[in-house]
Amino acid sequence: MSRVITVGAAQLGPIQKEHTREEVVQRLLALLRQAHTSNCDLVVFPELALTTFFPRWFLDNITDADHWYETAMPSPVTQPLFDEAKKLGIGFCLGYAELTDDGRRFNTQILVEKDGSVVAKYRKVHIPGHETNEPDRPFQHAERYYFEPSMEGFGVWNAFGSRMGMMICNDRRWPETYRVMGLQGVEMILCGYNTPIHYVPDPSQDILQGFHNALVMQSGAYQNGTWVIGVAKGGVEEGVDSLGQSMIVAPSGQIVAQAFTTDDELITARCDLDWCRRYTGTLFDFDKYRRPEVYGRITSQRGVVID
Ligand code: CDV
Repeated sequence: MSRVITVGAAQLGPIQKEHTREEVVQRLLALLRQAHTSNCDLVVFPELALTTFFPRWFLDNITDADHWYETAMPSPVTQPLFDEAKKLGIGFCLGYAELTDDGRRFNTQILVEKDGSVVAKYRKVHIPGHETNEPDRPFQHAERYYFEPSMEGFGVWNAFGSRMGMMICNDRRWPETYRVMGLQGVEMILCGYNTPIHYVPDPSQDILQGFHNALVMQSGAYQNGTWVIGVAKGGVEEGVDSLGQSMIVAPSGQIVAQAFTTDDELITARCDLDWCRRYTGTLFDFDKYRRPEVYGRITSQRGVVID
């Protein structure tokens, strides 16, 4: 029996501050319906897909930012997405800011099965940026103020007849992210991102944003024999230009579909899960070739130590 999942990477163009959640959900619904027309089993939306990328502003009183967070999922505003997905028999993955009942704040992504049930929740592990106001910047990237890092790590779930994993934006730059999921037999990793083109700490990287985006997802896919679905919120949002270039990467490391615009755009691919075994059963046969006994530093130390 063939194990093929048709996946839609539903890139979003910018969401401006004045755009309401209702308006955004309409855009998500349009992409969901388009994905259904393209016979997709699963559609993947970006990181923080319901709002503008609010960590670009620093608010001294964090509770003034509460309206950017979701306190329930689904909520009355997002319920139509769940209803439509269930009606069409299509799953989806959605990133949003989560505010828990006990006041904790996470950068979160959920995986929803074709029957509308939430099968997995992932909270971002690698939180980039800064925790205090840096007024000299042209824009803030205060994710470390607005979100706490997850301690739950990288799970892999049985869903869509596959072994599914999730990561969010900056997570995709870290090889450990993929390997922890690779060691759980992951076959497809879903990743939303918001990547400003201008990297304030080192602008020499600006021109390389697209290259680095592809570099990390292609190598992560290849080295772990997994599909990787990377989905951007791109374009000029509140004056900040962000990378598009959403892509679907095969276990070979090849890009099989890529977005051409920085707007709302659906790209699709038929993803054969058995392609994973060609890599995990040969060159990257972990059980046969890995040497964990000499990798101790990977988990025992954080930064560089010179003996
Ligand atoms: N949303 C992100 O995690 N963005 C980071 C930027 C700040 C470098 C990224 O890794 O793309």
